[in-house]
Order: sequence, then C-alpha cells, then structure tokens
Amino acid sequence: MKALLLIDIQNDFIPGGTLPVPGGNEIIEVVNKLQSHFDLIAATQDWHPADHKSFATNHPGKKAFEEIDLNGLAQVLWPAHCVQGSQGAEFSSALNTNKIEAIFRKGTDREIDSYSGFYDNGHRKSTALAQYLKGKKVNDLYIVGLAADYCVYYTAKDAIKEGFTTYIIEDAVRAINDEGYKRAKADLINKGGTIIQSSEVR
Ligand code: VGL
Ligand code: ZN
Repeated sequence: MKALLLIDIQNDFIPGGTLPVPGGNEIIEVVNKLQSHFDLIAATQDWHPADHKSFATNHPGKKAFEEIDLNGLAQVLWPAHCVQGSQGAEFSSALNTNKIEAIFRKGTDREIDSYSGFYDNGHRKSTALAQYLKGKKVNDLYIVGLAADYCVYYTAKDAIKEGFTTYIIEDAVRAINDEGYKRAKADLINKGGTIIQSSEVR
C-alpha cells in the first residue's frame, strides 16, 4: 500500500502568510493532481499555541531567524505562524482536502518545536503517525508539502527510520532556503530516500 503525506500546506507557509515559503503556492496544483494516484492520503498541520517558544515574538530582544538554545535543543526563532485556530493555520483554500483521511497536528507543546510529522524535535513524543500508517499497511510513503528544508526533510528522515520506503516528490515541495534544501536532499538520499518527480508517480 502506498500513501501520500501532505506536510503543512497551510496559509502561513504560502506567499501572503507570516512565514512564506517562496513558490509555496506553486505546489498546490501538483498536489491536487497527484491525489488521484493514491488510496490513502494523510496530512500534517503545524499547530502552535500563541505563546510557543519557537516564535521570535516570545523572546524579547530576539529577532526572527536567530538561533537560540531551547530546553537543550538548537532552535531557529520563527515569525509567529500557524497559531491554533487562526486563518494562517488553515490549509490553503486551493488545496483539495476531500481525500485527507487523517490529520496529524504538531507543535502544540510550547516548550519544544516539532518539524517532523512523526516526532517532536527531541524525539520525545510521537504523534502516532507511524502507527497509523503501519495499521493501514502502508509501506511506500510519498511526501509533499512545505517546507522542503524543515518539516518535509525531518518527516522524511523519520519515515526512513521507521522503515517506510520513502519518496520526496520534488516538484511538490518548496524550501525556505535553497542551500539548506540541497544539504537535506543529499542527506535523505544518503539515508536511503528517493527524490522523484510527480510525473513518475503511477
Ligand atoms: C515549519 C518552520 C517552523 C515547516 C514549521 O512546516 O517546515 N518550518 N514551523
Ligand atoms: Zn512551526
């Protein structure tokens, strides 16, 4: 069984949002078209409380994109984004959500960030996504969404570790930083992941 996993296709990550990923809007048409090739589609949603400690605004004197130590982990400070219940946290209205069977929310604990759809950044708590996919007999996992160098990358890394045959669909992801994405891609290939184009999905 193969599944398509949509990572954080939310308004705040799309141009016009508070943490826009360049070209983020361009993936949506590709993702909508891809969905017909899959029997199972799941999604993640970045879902922070307003006082989340990954937000620069919650650290007086600090600026967005500075790095701090947060409870023992390196943490990039982000502009406030994907606040629970806000318009910015909603899926893009251009995204077809009808076939999404389950949504896994992450980043709800103010003390720790959560890039991967599987675990928080300290690998302390799971979202139960792995158990869900395994329960559905998924072995091949195709990952799309935003941002390629953060949540897509960390999700793919955990997917490989969890034993899924893992594909990143390159024309259905966009990165915050292209250099970071290059490094992420090399690391994923090195770990056994596969980078493909949407035209290769049958
Ligand atoms: C993300 C930064 C902060 C992402 C989420 O979805 O890639 N990036 N929160
Ligand atoms: Zn976030």
